[in-house]
Amino acid sequence: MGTALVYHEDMTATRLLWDDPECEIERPERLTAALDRLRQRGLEQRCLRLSAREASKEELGLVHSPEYVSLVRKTQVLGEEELQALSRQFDAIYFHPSTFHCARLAAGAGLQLVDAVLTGTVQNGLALVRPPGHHSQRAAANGFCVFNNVAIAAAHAKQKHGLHRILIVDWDVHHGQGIQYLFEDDPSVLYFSWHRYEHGRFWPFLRESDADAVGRGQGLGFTVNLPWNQFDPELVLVSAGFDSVIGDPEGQMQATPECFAHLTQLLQVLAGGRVCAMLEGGYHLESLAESVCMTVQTLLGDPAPPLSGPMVPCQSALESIQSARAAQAPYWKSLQLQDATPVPTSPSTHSPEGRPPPLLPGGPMCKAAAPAPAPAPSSFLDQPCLCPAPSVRTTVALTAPDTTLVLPPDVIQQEGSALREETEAWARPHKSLAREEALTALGKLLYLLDGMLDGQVNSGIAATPASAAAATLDVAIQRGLSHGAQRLLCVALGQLDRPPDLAHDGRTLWLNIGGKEAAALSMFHVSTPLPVMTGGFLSCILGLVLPLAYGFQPDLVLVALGPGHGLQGPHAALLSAMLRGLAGGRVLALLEEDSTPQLAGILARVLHGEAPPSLGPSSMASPEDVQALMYLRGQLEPQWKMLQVGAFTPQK
Ligand code: Q9C
Ligand code: ZN
Repeated sequence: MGTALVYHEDMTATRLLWDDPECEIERPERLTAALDRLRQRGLEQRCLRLSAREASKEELGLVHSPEYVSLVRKTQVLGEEELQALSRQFDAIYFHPSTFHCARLAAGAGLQLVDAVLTGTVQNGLALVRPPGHHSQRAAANGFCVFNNVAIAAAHAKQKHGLHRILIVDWDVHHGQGIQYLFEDDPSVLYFSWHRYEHGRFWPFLRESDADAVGRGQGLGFTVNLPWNQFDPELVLVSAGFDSVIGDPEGQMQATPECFAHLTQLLQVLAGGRVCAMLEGGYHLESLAESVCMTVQTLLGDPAPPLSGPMVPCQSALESIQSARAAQAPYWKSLQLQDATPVPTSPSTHSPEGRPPPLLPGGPMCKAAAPAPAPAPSSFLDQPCLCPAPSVRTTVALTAPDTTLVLPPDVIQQEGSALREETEAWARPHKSLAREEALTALGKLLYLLDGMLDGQVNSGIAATPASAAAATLDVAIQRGLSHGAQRLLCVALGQLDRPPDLAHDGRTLWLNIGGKEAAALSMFHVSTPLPVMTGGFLSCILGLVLPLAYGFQPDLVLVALGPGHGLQGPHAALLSAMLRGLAGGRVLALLEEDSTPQLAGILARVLHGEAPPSLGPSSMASPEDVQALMYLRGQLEPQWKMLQVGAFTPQK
């Protein structure tokens, strides 16, 4: 449905007229550098360009006092001395004769973006604006911010579009205290901010930026740090500051631009993909431009480049997450349940006596795991087969091209098949692949897989007769490993056993969702029952599948919907959408041949970058689901450090 880019060149007019080392970083080149890079990359051309309009007095009045708006209006006619004097009345602020015009354009740009998304003109978008907004308050400018662009957009979405649940995610390095103050007693706006804090020693030095600020009155629990699984927003607004990125003089942190692709992609599974991002901070021009490109290309549906790095969360981050979870637990059932459930040594319902074996150091399981390549920093660009970007983003390789499939125009329905002799050679060891239908399907799958391994195709779906699903998956794994994949993640839904001959060399991570019991047979062989309720399914993805997958850093993902997988379209879509964050989106989904065209269609669209449908407000995970999850997390946490992020871990 498209991505909007809202901009107006007048917003480059405001600038610092005097000497002030604190404010000089907020300069016009921030916008031009970002825009130039978007053009260079061909990203601007793929967006719907909207020219920003000025927000009206009434619109500004949604969050600001009339007195403050007229104060800012009057700065248009002030001389330099007076501007400087007024600026000194606020913290980290400069006014310029064009400030009022620019700030009205910045707020107006946010309104246009929200209108375009909520009327269905586009799916999502970015407003490139100056001045930023998230620090500004009802009657105060603060931290380079004059009008609170995101807050005005949220108030407008409520008032003009009748929305009841809006999520604001603030990924700027600073706490957007302005947004927090404006909505702290409003349960219809959930404000989530992560920010550098340093126990209160980082600007804006506020006690209320800490995790124990959780909102007040009706808004208790709707401020700060929350998981998304119960709120089910209708719209996601992003206070998109890029001052946590490498090189930023203000944030002095180390986020890579790729991080913003992943943050964006994670948010796109909410609110049916209705994501409106608005620029806040970001002062290193090169890093800012790169990060803006990452955000826009992800909004456009391009797969996120893999994250590099050790994938081991640091202790101080874990402590911060834990205090936020603890502070929020009184208000969110999903947090209560997990945080109150002690890690069982043996789950009461999912494991018979004596099973599974503990993962003892030096035991057979760990020996198997030992030669694993340490989840090594792997960069997208290091892998020649992934570069340049595949010419085909998504291919559908069903046995009989289906005319009832609803697909985006550039999704290809594959005609080709692998050579007959080659297909037969791969099929020979498997009885279930002897039948003609199974062979035909395998030929199509191998052809698709080769296209992906050669780097011509990014993602795809293939089908197989149910009776041949396990063998087909086995062949796909072997083929992937022998033809270039270094680390292969296989997520098998339903009754699919791990292929018996699969080497225990750490190159394959096998995750079965739909097993009879929760079992970690080794760190690379995990099985969990299918959580039946929505809440359990989400917890399983967020609390188990993604931490393992991000920790493993695969360069190929297979997701197989096998016999009895029990997933409905929206669930399968959500899982696929989230797995798309791995391996640069190199995901192959294997379906059963008699799956509905609706299921094939929804998966193809999601792998292609469309937002999955919203699951709706999620029910709670059942106690059994929570037990199974906690049990596996407890077993696997020593090996997979990313698991420490998702939920409680008693800190020793
Ligand atoms: N030495 C935004 O990122 N500077 N505003 C504090 C203390 C103020 C940041 C420096 C930073 C304001 C939108
Ligand atoms: Zn900032």
